[in-house]
Amino acid sequence: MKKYLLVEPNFPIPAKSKNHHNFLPIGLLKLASYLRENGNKVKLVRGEADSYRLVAIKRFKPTEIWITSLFTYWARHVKVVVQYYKGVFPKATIVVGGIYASLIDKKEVKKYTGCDKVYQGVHPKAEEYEPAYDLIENNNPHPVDYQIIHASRGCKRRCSFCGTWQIEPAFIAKDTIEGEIIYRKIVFYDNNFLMNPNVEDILEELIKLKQKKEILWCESQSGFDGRLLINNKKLGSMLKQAGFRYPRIAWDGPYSEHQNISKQINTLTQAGYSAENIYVFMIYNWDIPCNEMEKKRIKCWEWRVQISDCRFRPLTQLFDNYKPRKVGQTNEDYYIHEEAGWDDDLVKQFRKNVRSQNICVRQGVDIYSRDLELKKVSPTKVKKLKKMKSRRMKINFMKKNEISYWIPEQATYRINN
Ligand code: B12
Ligand code: SF4
Repeated sequence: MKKYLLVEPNFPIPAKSKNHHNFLPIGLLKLASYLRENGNKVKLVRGEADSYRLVAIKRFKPTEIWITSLFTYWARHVKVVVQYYKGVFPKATIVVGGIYASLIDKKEVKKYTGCDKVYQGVHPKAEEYEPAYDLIENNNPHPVDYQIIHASRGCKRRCSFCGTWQIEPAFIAKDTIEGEIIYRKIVFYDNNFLMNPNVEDILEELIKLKQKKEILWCESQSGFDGRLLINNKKLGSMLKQAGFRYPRIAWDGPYSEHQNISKQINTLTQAGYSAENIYVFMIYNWDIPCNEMEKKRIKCWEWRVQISDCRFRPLTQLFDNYKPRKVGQTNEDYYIHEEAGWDDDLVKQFRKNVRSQNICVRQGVDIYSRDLELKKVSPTKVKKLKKMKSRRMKINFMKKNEISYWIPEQATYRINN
């Protein structure tokens, strides 16, 4: 029997998001089950231990320390825990795996973090086990009442900006997931859920469970490959019946693709999704210049769908000190795709435009005002504004009263909205 200390580095995740389904050390939980089932002892820790936990960890005396990693630009946090546990247990073997470890050259990871071994890619044996959810303490803002499932790994497409085909080079698809379901809320971490040749069988299973109220909702974290939704009414309707909420599709290509994107959205709205609950992933700070991104944003406004903006970072980027409110940041702070004309102002302005537009979509209004959002306007003026029917009247009133305003259908590059 060996003893394994499984470590999730202290990633910069706001405390309120810990254990939110976006941030659960799911890889470690699967590894924990695999190791336990094979007669080993495991202990999960998150970050460096405080003095109280350190006593317990020291008593545990691990033979190996397995550390996971996430985004490459969070490598620093991996290094910190490697160094920390190396200091506490100089004789234990320290292994680093996960996303950063898989995207960066092994030698570089070893040199930078100081670990003994690097593990790249998925761990096929661990993949056969249910994540050990019992290792997560439930006294937190997000009790684990949901589960993360992979119905497939890998993706057959090869988008240039995407790391999944390096992390998970083989496309492996399950034909059933029924036996894995233990909670009523299901989050899929598949890279391309719809590409699974057995997707209809899997959806059929979920539909039956939903009808029996054994599941409440499903979500696909990575979004759907919308190309597979075009003119596929059946698939759209199955997703809806299976309880998939907030469907996300991606529009990473040029503006000229808008007709195809519109068809994808139609499949979803015909299936019963309301436009404001549909999200379009859009990569920016990438090859498409800001003026074209603004055209894409405005198209989404016409469709009244929300945008999930994804700021591009190269797959080997090892730092990201982007600060949304700081002016004058440069490539020394975070990656700026200058080749396509992006600069710090444009990156931040585009992000702001998307945020303001999403608020308009969600609230069903056609003017965004930062002053109103920050409650800087007197209740009497707010009341007056609310009574006004036409947008022109509202704008005139806002101008006269020096209330900031922004309208979604206007491309905005340099004005602070
Ligand atoms: C889910 C997901 C998210 C979620 C949550 C991520 C999370 N878990 O915390 C959310 C929605 C928040 C997200 C956001 C983003 N994401 Co994301 N995301 C993913 C996705 C699909 C899965 C990541 C994941 O959590 N996997 C779970 C892992 C750790 O567990 P696992 O894989 O089951 O673990 C196995 C192995 O890795 C191994 N293993 C793991 N650890 C260890 C340790 C040891 C010792 C050993 C032996 C083995 C081992 O064994 C496990 C069992 O098989 C990946 C794509 C992918 N296929 O990996 C992209 C990915 C990580 N995201 C990516 C990106 C770019 C982003 C965004 C920046 C997008 C954007 N521009 O807005 C944002 C960043 C947000 C931020 N805060 O900075 C990139 C990262 C690129 C990079 N440079 O690092 C990826 C790789 C996708 C891509 N397009 O290339 N993302
Ligand atoms: S379709 Fe999605 S998961 Fe597949 S390679 Fe492209 S971006 Fe990555």
